[in-house]
Amino acid sequence: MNTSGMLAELTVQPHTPTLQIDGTDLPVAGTHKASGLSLTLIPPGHFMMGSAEGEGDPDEHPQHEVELTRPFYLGTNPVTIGGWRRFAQATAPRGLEGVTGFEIDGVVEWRHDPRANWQDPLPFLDFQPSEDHPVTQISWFEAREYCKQLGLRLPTEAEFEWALRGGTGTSYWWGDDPAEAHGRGNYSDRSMRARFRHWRVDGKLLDLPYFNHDDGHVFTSPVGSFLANPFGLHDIGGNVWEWCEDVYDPAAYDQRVRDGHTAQHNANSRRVLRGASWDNGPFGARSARRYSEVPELRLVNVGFRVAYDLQLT
Ligand SMILES: [Ca+2]
Ligand SMILES: [Ca+2]
Repeated sequence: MNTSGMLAELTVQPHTPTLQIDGTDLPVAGTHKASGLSLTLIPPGHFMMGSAEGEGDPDEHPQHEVELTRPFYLGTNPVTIGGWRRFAQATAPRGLEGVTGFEIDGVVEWRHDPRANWQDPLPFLDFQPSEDHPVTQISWFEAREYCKQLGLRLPTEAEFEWALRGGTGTSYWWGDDPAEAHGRGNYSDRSMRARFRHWRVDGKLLDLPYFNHDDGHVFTSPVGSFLANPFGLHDIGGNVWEWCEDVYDPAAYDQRVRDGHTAQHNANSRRVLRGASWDNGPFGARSARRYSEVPELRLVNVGFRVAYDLQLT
Protein backbone atom coordinates (compact mmCIF):
# COMPACT_ATOMS: atom_id res chain seq x y z
CA MET A 1 0.00 0.00 0.00
CA ASN A 2 1.18 3.52 -0.76
CA THR A 3 1.71 5.26 2.56
CA SER A 4 2.67 8.69 1.20
CA GLY A 5 -0.81 10.15 1.80
CA MET A 6 -1.17 8.95 5.36
CA LEU A 7 2.34 10.09 6.23
CA ALA A 8 2.16 13.46 4.46
CA GLU A 9 2.74 15.34 7.71
CA LEU A 10 5.97 13.48 8.46
CA THR A 11 9.46 13.84 7.06
CA VAL A 12 11.00 10.39 6.82
CA GLN A 13 14.72 10.00 6.27
CA PRO A 14 15.77 7.69 3.40
CA HIS A 15 16.56 4.14 4.50
CA THR A 16 14.50 4.41 7.67
CA PRO A 17 13.55 0.86 8.68
CA THR A 18 9.88 -0.05 8.37
CA LEU A 19 7.54 -2.29 10.29
CA GLN A 20 4.82 -4.13 8.39
CA ILE A 21 1.48 -3.64 10.10
CA ASP A 22 -1.70 -5.00 8.49
CA GLY A 23 0.10 -5.27 5.16
CA THR A 24 1.42 -1.69 5.26
CA ASP A 25 5.09 -0.82 5.68
CA LEU A 26 5.31 2.00 8.21
CA PRO A 27 8.54 3.87 8.97
CA VAL A 28 9.65 3.31 12.56
CA ALA A 29 10.55 6.98 12.95
CA GLY A 30 9.91 10.37 11.36
CA THR A 31 9.86 14.08 12.04
CA HIS A 32 6.53 15.81 12.43
CA LYS A 33 6.72 18.78 10.06
CA ALA A 34 4.54 21.28 11.94
CA SER A 35 6.19 20.81 15.33
CA GLY A 36 9.66 19.59 14.38
CA LEU A 37 9.26 16.76 16.88
CA SER A 38 10.84 13.33 16.41
CA LEU A 39 8.19 10.63 16.41
CA THR A 40 8.52 6.90 16.99
CA LEU A 41 6.12 4.25 15.69
CA ILE A 42 4.18 2.39 18.38
CA PRO A 43 2.81 -0.91 17.08
CA PRO A 44 -0.66 -2.19 17.98
CA GLY A 45 -0.87 -5.02 20.47
CA HIS A 46 -2.35 -6.26 23.68
CA PHE A 47 -0.93 -6.29 27.17
CA MET A 48 -1.81 -6.68 30.82
CA MET A 49 -2.43 -3.19 32.19
CA GLY A 50 -1.94 -2.56 35.91
CA SER A 51 -0.34 -4.64 38.64
CA ALA A 52 -0.79 -8.25 39.69
CA GLU A 53 -2.55 -8.87 43.03
CA GLY A 54 -0.31 -8.12 45.97
CA GLU A 55 1.80 -5.57 44.08
CA GLY A 56 1.56 -1.83 43.57
CA ASP A 57 -1.12 0.66 44.63
CA PRO A 58 -4.86 -0.06 44.97
CA ASP A 59 -5.72 1.93 41.81
CA GLU A 60 -3.56 -0.42 39.70
CA HIS A 61 -6.05 -3.27 40.22
CA PRO A 62 -7.51 -5.36 38.83
CA GLN A 63 -4.85 -6.08 36.25
CA HIS A 64 -6.70 -6.51 32.97
CA GLU A 65 -5.99 -7.08 29.30
CA VAL A 66 -6.04 -4.05 27.02
CA GLU A 67 -5.89 -4.25 23.24
CA LEU A 68 -4.76 -1.35 21.11
CA THR A 69 -5.82 -2.09 17.56
CA ARG A 70 -4.16 0.70 15.61
CA PRO A 71 -0.55 1.83 15.26
CA PHE A 72 0.24 5.42 16.20
CA TYR A 73 3.29 7.58 16.64
CA LEU A 74 4.52 8.93 19.94
CA GLY A 75 7.05 11.68 20.62
CA THR A 76 10.48 10.05 20.88
CA ASN A 77 11.15 12.51 23.71
CA PRO A 78 9.07 14.78 25.93
CA VAL A 79 8.48 18.26 24.43
CA THR A 80 11.46 20.44 25.32
CA ILE A 81 11.75 24.00 26.59
CA GLY A 82 13.05 24.98 23.12
CA GLY A 83 10.07 23.31 21.45
CA TRP A 84 7.65 25.06 23.76
CA ARG A 85 9.41 28.39 23.18
CA ARG A 86 8.88 28.11 19.41
CA PHE A 87 5.21 27.39 20.04
CA ALA A 88 4.79 30.16 22.61
CA GLN A 89 6.35 32.70 20.26
CA ALA A 90 3.91 31.75 17.50
CA THR A 91 0.81 31.72 19.66
CA ALA A 92 -0.23 32.76 23.11
CA PRO A 93 -1.24 29.63 24.98
CA ARG A 94 -3.46 30.36 27.92
CA GLY A 95 -3.49 28.34 31.07
CA LEU A 96 -4.97 28.82 34.47
CA GLU A 97 -3.24 29.79 37.67
CA GLY A 98 -1.26 27.33 39.70
CA VAL A 99 2.44 26.74 40.08
CA THR A 100 4.74 25.31 42.69
CA GLY A 101 8.26 25.64 43.94
CA PHE A 102 10.48 24.08 46.55
CA GLU A 103 11.44 24.79 50.09
CA ILE A 104 15.13 24.37 50.67
CA ASP A 105 15.39 23.31 54.33
CA GLY A 106 16.54 19.83 53.39
CA VAL A 107 12.94 18.75 52.82
CA VAL A 108 11.26 18.32 49.48
CA GLU A 109 8.07 20.21 50.09
CA TRP A 110 5.73 21.28 47.34
CA ARG A 111 4.57 24.81 47.72
CA HIS A 112 3.16 27.54 45.55
CA ASP A 113 5.75 29.86 44.06
CA PRO A 114 4.23 32.57 41.85
CA ARG A 115 7.62 33.24 40.25
CA ALA A 116 7.85 29.76 38.72
CA ASN A 117 7.02 29.29 35.03
CA TRP A 118 8.21 27.22 32.07
CA GLN A 119 11.15 29.56 31.45
CA ASP A 120 12.18 29.60 35.09
CA PRO A 121 10.78 26.37 36.50
CA LEU A 122 12.48 26.29 39.88
CA PRO A 123 13.40 29.85 40.92
CA PHE A 124 13.59 29.01 44.61
CA LEU A 125 16.59 26.77 43.95
CA ASP A 126 17.88 28.79 41.00
CA PHE A 127 17.74 25.78 38.69
CA GLN A 128 18.26 26.95 35.11
CA PRO A 129 17.72 24.18 32.57
CA SER A 130 18.93 24.49 28.98
CA GLU A 131 16.63 24.43 25.94
CA ASP A 132 16.92 20.66 25.52
CA HIS A 133 15.42 19.86 28.93
CA PRO A 134 11.78 18.80 28.96
CA VAL A 135 9.42 21.73 29.40
CA THR A 136 7.73 21.75 32.81
CA GLN A 137 5.31 24.10 34.59
CA ILE A 138 2.81 23.41 31.79
CA SER A 139 -0.82 22.73 32.70
CA TRP A 140 -2.85 19.94 31.09
CA PHE A 141 -4.86 22.63 29.28
CA GLU A 142 -1.70 24.15 27.82
CA ALA A 143 -0.27 20.77 26.79
CA ARG A 144 -3.53 19.91 25.08
CA GLU A 145 -3.66 23.27 23.30
CA TYR A 146 -0.13 22.71 21.98
CA CYS A 147 -1.22 19.36 20.57
CA LYS A 148 -4.43 20.71 19.10
CA GLN A 149 -2.78 23.59 17.29
CA LEU A 150 -0.15 21.33 15.75
CA GLY A 151 -2.43 18.50 14.67
CA LEU A 152 -1.32 16.22 17.49
CA ARG A 153 -2.94 14.87 20.64
CA LEU A 154 -2.03 13.64 24.11
CA PRO A 155 -1.68 9.86 24.50
CA THR A 156 -4.32 7.95 26.43
CA GLU A 157 -3.33 6.35 29.72
CA ALA A 158 -3.48 2.87 28.17
CA GLU A 159 -1.36 3.93 25.19
CA PHE A 160 1.17 5.41 27.58
CA GLU A 161 1.48 2.27 29.69
CA TRP A 162 1.77 0.13 26.54
CA ALA A 163 4.46 2.44 25.17
CA LEU A 164 6.32 2.63 28.49
CA ARG A 165 6.32 -1.15 28.90
CA GLY A 166 7.58 -1.56 25.35
CA GLY A 167 6.31 -5.13 25.26
CA THR A 168 7.47 -6.03 28.77
CA GLY A 169 5.34 -7.21 31.68
CA THR A 170 7.93 -6.54 34.37
CA SER A 171 7.99 -3.81 37.04
CA TYR A 172 10.18 -1.59 34.84
CA TRP A 173 10.81 -1.70 31.10
CA TRP A 174 14.29 -3.13 31.74
CA GLY A 175 13.10 -5.84 34.13
CA ASP A 176 12.36 -6.14 37.83
CA ASP A 177 15.66 -5.04 39.35
CA PRO A 178 15.91 -1.39 40.49
CA ALA A 179 19.71 -1.72 40.37
CA GLU A 180 19.47 -1.91 36.57
CA ALA A 181 17.92 1.57 36.34
CA HIS A 182 21.41 3.00 35.98
CA GLY A 183 21.76 4.61 32.54
CA ARG A 184 18.10 4.00 31.70
CA GLY A 185 16.41 7.09 33.09
CA ASN A 186 16.61 10.14 35.31
CA TYR A 187 15.09 9.28 38.69
CA SER A 188 15.62 10.17 42.32
CA ASP A 189 19.18 8.98 42.78
CA ARG A 190 22.18 9.48 45.04
CA SER A 191 22.69 13.03 43.77
CA MET A 192 19.16 13.89 44.84
CA ARG A 193 19.58 12.04 48.13
CA ALA A 194 22.68 14.14 48.83
CA ARG A 195 20.62 17.28 48.40
CA PHE A 196 17.35 16.24 50.05
CA ARG A 197 17.41 13.68 52.80
CA HIS A 198 13.67 13.74 53.38
CA TRP A 199 10.44 14.45 51.67
CA ARG A 200 7.08 15.38 53.07
CA VAL A 201 3.88 13.49 52.31
CA ASP A 202 0.62 14.71 53.86
CA GLY A 203 2.58 16.64 56.46
CA LYS A 204 4.73 13.67 57.48
CA LEU A 205 8.49 13.57 57.04
CA LEU A 206 9.70 10.43 55.31
CA ASP A 207 13.09 9.28 54.06
CA LEU A 208 13.54 10.28 50.45
CA PRO A 209 13.12 7.23 48.19
CA TYR A 210 15.97 6.91 45.70
CA PHE A 211 17.77 4.56 43.32
CA ASN A 212 21.17 3.61 44.68
CA HIS A 213 23.29 5.02 41.84
CA ASP A 214 24.20 8.48 40.61
CA ASP A 215 22.55 9.48 37.33
CA GLY A 216 24.09 12.94 37.48
CA HIS A 217 20.88 15.00 37.62
CA VAL A 218 19.09 16.24 40.73
CA PHE A 219 16.30 17.81 38.66
CA THR A 220 15.41 17.44 34.94
CA SER A 221 18.03 16.31 32.40
CA PRO A 222 18.43 16.99 28.66
CA VAL A 223 16.01 14.73 26.76
CA GLY A 224 17.57 11.64 25.21
CA SER A 225 20.42 11.46 27.74
CA PHE A 226 19.53 7.90 28.72
CA LEU A 227 18.95 4.64 26.85
CA ALA A 228 15.72 4.24 24.92
CA ASN A 229 13.18 1.61 25.96
CA PRO A 230 12.37 -1.36 23.68
CA PHE A 231 10.01 0.78 21.55
CA GLY A 232 12.74 3.41 21.05
CA LEU A 233 11.37 6.03 23.46
CA HIS A 234 13.61 8.17 25.66
CA ASP A 235 12.67 9.44 29.13
CA ILE A 236 9.33 7.64 28.96
CA GLY A 237 10.34 6.40 32.42
CA GLY A 238 11.83 9.17 34.52
CA ASN A 239 12.77 12.82 33.85
CA VAL A 240 9.20 14.19 33.96
CA TRP A 241 5.70 12.89 34.62
CA GLU A 242 3.70 13.26 31.43
CA TRP A 243 0.10 14.39 30.98
CA CYS A 244 -2.30 11.90 29.42
CA GLU A 245 -5.64 12.68 27.78
CA ASP A 246 -7.67 10.71 30.32
CA VAL A 247 -9.52 11.86 33.36
CA TYR A 248 -8.09 10.04 36.36
CA ASP A 249 -10.53 7.50 37.73
CA PRO A 250 -9.15 5.33 40.55
CA ALA A 251 -11.83 2.72 39.84
CA ALA A 252 -11.34 2.71 36.06
CA TYR A 253 -9.78 -0.74 35.98
CA ASP A 254 -12.89 -2.26 37.56
CA GLN A 255 -14.67 -1.45 34.33
CA ARG A 256 -12.00 -3.35 32.38
CA VAL A 257 -12.54 -1.16 29.36
CA ARG A 258 -10.92 -3.13 26.60
CA ASP A 259 -9.31 -0.28 24.70
CA GLY A 260 -8.22 1.27 27.98
CA HIS A 261 -10.01 4.55 27.47
CA THR A 262 -11.72 5.82 30.58
CA ALA A 263 -14.13 8.47 31.82
CA GLN A 264 -15.43 11.48 29.93
CA HIS A 265 -13.92 14.89 30.54
CA ASN A 266 -15.29 17.03 33.21
CA ALA A 267 -13.60 20.37 33.62
CA ASN A 268 -12.25 19.98 37.13
CA SER A 269 -11.49 16.27 37.18
CA ARG A 270 -7.94 15.23 37.83
CA ARG A 271 -6.01 14.16 34.75
CA VAL A 272 -3.72 11.17 34.51
CA LEU A 273 0.05 11.57 34.73
CA ARG A 274 2.32 8.70 33.73
CA GLY A 275 5.97 7.85 33.30
CA ALA A 276 7.60 9.06 36.54
CA SER A 277 10.03 11.93 37.02
CA TRP A 278 13.38 12.92 38.48
CA ASP A 279 11.92 12.82 41.99
CA ASN A 280 10.71 9.21 41.91
CA GLY A 281 12.44 6.30 43.58
CA PRO A 282 11.97 2.60 42.79
CA PHE A 283 8.32 2.36 43.86
CA GLY A 284 7.16 5.47 42.02
CA ALA A 285 9.01 4.53 38.83
CA ARG A 286 7.12 1.29 38.19
CA SER A 287 5.46 0.95 34.75
CA ALA A 288 2.01 0.45 36.27
CA ARG A 289 2.23 3.50 38.55
CA ARG A 290 -0.64 5.99 38.20
CA TYR A 291 -0.45 9.59 39.29
CA SER A 292 -2.82 12.51 38.72
CA GLU A 293 -3.25 16.21 39.28
CA VAL A 294 -5.92 18.81 38.62
CA PRO A 295 -5.57 20.00 35.02
CA GLU A 296 -4.75 23.65 35.78
CA LEU A 297 -1.73 22.79 37.91
CA ARG A 298 1.79 23.50 36.73
CA LEU A 299 4.59 21.54 38.34
CA VAL A 300 8.35 21.38 37.98
CA ASN A 301 8.25 17.61 37.60
CA VAL A 302 5.45 17.47 35.00
CA GLY A 303 5.73 17.77 31.21
CA PHE A 304 4.21 15.93 28.26
CA ARG A 305 4.87 14.15 24.99
CA VAL A 306 2.66 14.07 21.92
CA ALA A 307 0.83 11.36 20.01
CA TYR A 308 0.16 11.44 16.28
CA ASP A 309 -2.40 9.38 14.38
CA LEU A 310 -1.80 8.11 10.87
CA GLN A 311 -4.20 9.77 8.46
CA LEU A 312 -5.89 6.54 7.38
CA THR A 313 -8.28 6.94 4.49
CA1 LIG B 1 18.33 11.97 38.94
CA1 LIG C 1 8.72 10.28 31.89
